[in-house]
Amino acid sequence: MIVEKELAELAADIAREAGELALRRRDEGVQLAATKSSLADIVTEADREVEALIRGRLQEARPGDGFLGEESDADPGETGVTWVVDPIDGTVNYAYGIPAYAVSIAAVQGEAVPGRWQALAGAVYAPAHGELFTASRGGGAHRGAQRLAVTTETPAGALLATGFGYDPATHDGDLATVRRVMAIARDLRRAGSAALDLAYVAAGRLDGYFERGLKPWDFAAGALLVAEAGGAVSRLDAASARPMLIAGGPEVHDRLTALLTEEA
Ligand code: LIP
Repeated sequence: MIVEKELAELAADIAREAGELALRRRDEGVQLAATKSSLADIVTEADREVEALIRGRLQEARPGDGFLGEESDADPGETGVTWVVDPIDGTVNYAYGIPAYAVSIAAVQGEAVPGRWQALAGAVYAPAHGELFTASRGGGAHRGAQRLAVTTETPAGALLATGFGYDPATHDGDLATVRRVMAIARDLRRAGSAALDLAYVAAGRLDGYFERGLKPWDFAAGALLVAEAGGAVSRLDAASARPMLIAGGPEVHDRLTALLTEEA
């Protein structure tokens, strides 16, 4: 656990520095760098600059570790530890000036593939809110110094969050999923950042979260936050092109899984 704690502290320090850079660039005005899988799937100059900062700091601190980031080439490394990084999760929010975005940094052991990796440590930092969420394997999840815990079921139903992909062709199916899930929901939120949605599940601000088609860097750190806060995280259709990530306290996670497994 000592190693995991040190990795979490490194992730937290770098996430803070990277988040402050993202905030400065946001205040200076955001420049669109390119579109990726669709016109809606954008990358800003700040995404690229922030990821380069994170990658450089990690290389300085732990040369030989692997790297899997949203905006640069993967490197398997040779230490068995890989850093899974989303420099600005919630990129569209960031581009529009909506403050719901976060730097997400996770350290994983083994093959850098969801479901095969062992998450060791993670940090999610929301610079516009000044909130840092951290977790280490076996060490719990925290917001600052506060220990986090997921919620238990309430008679009013579950406060759930979800998200939608950048491909318009997937929206009908995702909206059909939302219709099914509302059977157990008191309400639904769509904040635009998977890392923050997962951090909020860990913090008890949401009862559950589900989304299809996330990339490994969107959820690597947030999934560890939920697990270390006593929650459950799983992926349905893991071998498909758009696996469904489900996270929540144990009861809500299991009810979501039952509903969404029927649909699959
Ligand atoms: C985003 C996720 C969000 C999802 C968006 C997008 P990005 O990641 O955090 O949950 O709904 O479609 O994938 O692109 O901002 O890193």
